[in-house]
Amino acid sequence: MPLETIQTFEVQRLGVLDAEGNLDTELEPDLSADQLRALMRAMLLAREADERMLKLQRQGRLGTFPPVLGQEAAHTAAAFAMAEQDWLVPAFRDMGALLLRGYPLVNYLQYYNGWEEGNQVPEGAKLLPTAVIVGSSLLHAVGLAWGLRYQGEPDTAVLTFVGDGGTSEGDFYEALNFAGVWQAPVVFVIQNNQWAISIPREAQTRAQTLAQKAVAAGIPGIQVDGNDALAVYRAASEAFQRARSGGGPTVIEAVTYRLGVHTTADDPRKYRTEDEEKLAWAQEPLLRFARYLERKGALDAGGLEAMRAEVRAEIQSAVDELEAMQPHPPELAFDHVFGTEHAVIAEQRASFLASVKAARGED
Ligand SMILES: Cc1ncc(C[n+]2csc(CCOP(=O)(O)OP(=O)(O)O)c2C)c(N)n1
Ligand SMILES: [Mg+2]
Repeated sequence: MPLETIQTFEVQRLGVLDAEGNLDTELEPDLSADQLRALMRAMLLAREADERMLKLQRQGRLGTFPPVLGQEAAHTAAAFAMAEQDWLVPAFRDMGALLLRGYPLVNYLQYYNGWEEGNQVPEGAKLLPTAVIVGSSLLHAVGLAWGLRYQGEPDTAVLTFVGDGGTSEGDFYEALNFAGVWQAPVVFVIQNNQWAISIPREAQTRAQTLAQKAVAAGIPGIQVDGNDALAVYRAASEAFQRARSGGGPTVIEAVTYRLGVHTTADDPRKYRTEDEEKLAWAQEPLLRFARYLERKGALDAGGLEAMRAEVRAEIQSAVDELEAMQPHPPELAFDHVFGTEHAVIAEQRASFLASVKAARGED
């Protein structure tokens, strides 16, 4: 018997505004000038905060952190498509989305200073704490999304992020499979920044796109230009609409580039060329969006500089707030493992305190 083709698939790529500033007016999202400026401000806040954090880290005033430089559109524009009732389940390279959804910058600074208090989510903010364990956010997001539906909240959806490297984790496949089976209202955004520390995208998988990984789970997947805020916003809006109307989950592969270091403990010159970085800078998302806003008459160069000054003042006040705070005693980490005192944890706390004393020569 001849072989029959029983299934074929295709992967579409969405772009609205390219690096040269060409706009596909048919696909341009319907956003007001105020909304466009708000999106620009949210991305600029992430860009400027990131830059300031890098300086603070180099001055020994902040701990190790993963910069978002170059990826501001890939996550911030996706979060911009959320409705008030939606939940965000972050990973670790989505600062723009976190700040947009009500996570205070000072908490972000505290967290990356190793202060556990920073992980506290403000009352009423619909977001989960940062998940550094690669891929774990996806499972939490699916559980949350399915739980919300189970509790009868049909209009609520969940946004979550993962990197290109994270798509090789078992958690990724389990999350997509479960979301597909249960038609959980989740929007999965893969921030494909081309690198998982020093492992390039090509060495991560033989699959030609990461969006096609959705196919096996029976859910829609699309690739977007992740440096094009309009394309990310458009794809995310459609995915949220689908999720809300009972159409289940969507995978969005946002193709972007990590322009900076993996974390402040990394040196990319060891594994990639300056030429590659230079090419990637020509694609970066903020300049492109600023040009679009200028052409549209929504924000001129003066307006952008005023916005930058405002954002910098906001960052300065968060830094001042951080530096006026006293760090918590390190043994606090043992206090919230369980709701009540636990013998094993008490023993660990005592042993930890003894080693701190010894290290300080207080024995
Ligand atoms: C389960 C797990 N394994 C390993 C690590 C260490 N680690 C942190 S980030 C990272 C690379 C992740 O790459 P990718 O998913 O592409 O995200 P990116 O860092 O590029 O944003 C690794 C291996 C981790 N945090 N969690
Ligand atoms: Mg990556």
